[in-house]
Amino acid sequence: MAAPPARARADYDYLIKLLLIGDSGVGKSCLLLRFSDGSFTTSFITTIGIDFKIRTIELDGKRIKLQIWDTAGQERFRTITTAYYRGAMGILLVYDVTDESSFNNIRNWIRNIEQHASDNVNKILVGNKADMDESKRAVPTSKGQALADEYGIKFFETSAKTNLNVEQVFFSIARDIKQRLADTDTRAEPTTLKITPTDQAGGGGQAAQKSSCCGS
Ligand SMILES: Nc1nc2c(ncn2[C@@H]2O[C@H](COP(=O)(O)OP(=O)(O)OP(=O)(O)O)[C@@H](O)[C@H]2O)c(=O)[nH]1
Ligand SMILES: [Mg+2]
Repeated sequence: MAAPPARARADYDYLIKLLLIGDSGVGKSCLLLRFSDGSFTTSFITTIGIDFKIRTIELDGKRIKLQIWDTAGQERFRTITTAYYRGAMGILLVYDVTDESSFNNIRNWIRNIEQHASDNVNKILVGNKADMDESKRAVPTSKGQALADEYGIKFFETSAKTNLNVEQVFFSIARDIKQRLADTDTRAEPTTLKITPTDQAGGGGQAAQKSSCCGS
């Protein structure tokens, strides 16, 4: 008889949840569409609430399933969108290099992260629309880099239109998160195994109760 299909086996080694945030119109949805579908459109369809896409990538022989949440930049959706911060393992902070206020608002977006996201969430700064003519540019690359340095995070200038650095941004944050998860796994192991008799007697956990109830 043929073996049953291995449906129970996960089709990935790591599931990484990412979140895109930034002002309305900076190009969050276009970056995501470029990364997930390889497409781009010039028409602006503002995101209503929240949306997500999936793409599985391979890193160092591991399958990484990226679940990428795309938030609405518009203020009126803020209550809905901030509810999704908590589950994020990585956050892409996006501004538009031709729109200075979207860059100045990055500090406010970071404050939102500090309020609503997990403390150890990975962050990356993204200056999008780098394909636009230099005469339109409002934020020099050096300013973006300086802000990223101030927060100790990585920085890329991208273009969803020409596909400049789009793969690099997602792969970079995915690699950092995978590393963080792998480090946590390795550190967690010895602690799990290290239940000494002293711990059992003194602790308040299940193991301690069991040992006192069923001991000699
Ligand atoms: N030239 C250029 N235009 C872009 C780029 N990315 C996005 N756009 C344009 O910018 C507009 C807004 O893009 P969206 O991706 O919808 O913006 P958003 O950040 O998702 O906006 P909200 O959903 O309202 O928060 C669209 O007209 C896009 O075509 C880019 O890299 N280069
Ligand atoms: Mg959008």
